[in-house]
Amino acid sequence: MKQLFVNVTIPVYNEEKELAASIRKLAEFLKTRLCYRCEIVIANNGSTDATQAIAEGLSRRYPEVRLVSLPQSGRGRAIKKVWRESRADILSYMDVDLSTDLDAFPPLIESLLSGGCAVATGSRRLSKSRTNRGLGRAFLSLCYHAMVKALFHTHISDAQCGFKAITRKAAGELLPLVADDGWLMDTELLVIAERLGYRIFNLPVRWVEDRDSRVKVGRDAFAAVKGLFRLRRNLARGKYGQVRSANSAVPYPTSEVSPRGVGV
Ligand SMILES: Nc1nc2c(ncn2[C@@H]2O[C@H](COP(=O)(O)OP(=O)(O)O)[C@@H](O)[C@H]2O)c(=O)[nH]1
Ligand SMILES: [Mg+2]
Repeated sequence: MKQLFVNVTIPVYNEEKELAASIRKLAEFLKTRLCYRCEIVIANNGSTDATQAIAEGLSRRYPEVRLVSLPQSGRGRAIKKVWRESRADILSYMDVDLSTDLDAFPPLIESLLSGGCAVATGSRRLSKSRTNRGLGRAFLSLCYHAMVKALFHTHISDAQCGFKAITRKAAGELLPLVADDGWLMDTELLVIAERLGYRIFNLPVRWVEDRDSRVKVGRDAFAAVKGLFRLRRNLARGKYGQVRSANSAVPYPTSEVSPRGVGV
């Protein structure tokens, strides 16, 4: 029988300090805790520090690690490119700082295999989630999610957690619909998936904030608000249509599996 193949994409931008230690830790974790074949793909675009050279070294050292470099910037662009080109059955990504406790990774993948979900996301906002974060980011996150809820009436509990997985089939259907190439890609993917009836798994995670952040609050918040309104306009115009695949369409409304109390 063919062994399941799991992709873990790590988007990076100027991450020379954390990259090597994180990849070492992740590679060790996947080897000892997951019984599937795994690839780790470092997705670097536009880093101006030693990230590229470190990533090249890591890809030579670990057979399961490869590097994808893009000339244009954008976290969403990098993740989408790797997911589109990967041959894995399950595609996932996580932030290089490993803010989300890796113990959540096996259940994230399992939810797509035995749970019948098409998309899975870590959540810092469920009753079983445990987070350690500064007041400023916690407040911004609260405002962001209030806005997402108000605009889309969604059941997604935490659209922006950097810890997600998707089946290859769902990625093939959804990625062409996701326009954003930056930070909003996560929210856009989940909102469109939910609207089209895909089953989404919200997994409570333990999350420790890494203060070393690439987010520029003013610039990125403005782009996010603009993007959210674009997404709402597109939804109102029926731009995304109906999912044609019988497997992934409506049988399980997202609300049945989220937002509270589901998971491990
Ligand atoms: N490829 C790529 N990765 C990025 C870009 N911007 C941020 N990242 C990565 O996205 C992940 C999350 O960034 P981080 O600064 O930790 O965000 P925060 O946790 O929300 O403060 C990290 O792995 C970053 O290196 C980008 O433009 N391109
Ligand atoms: Mg971070």
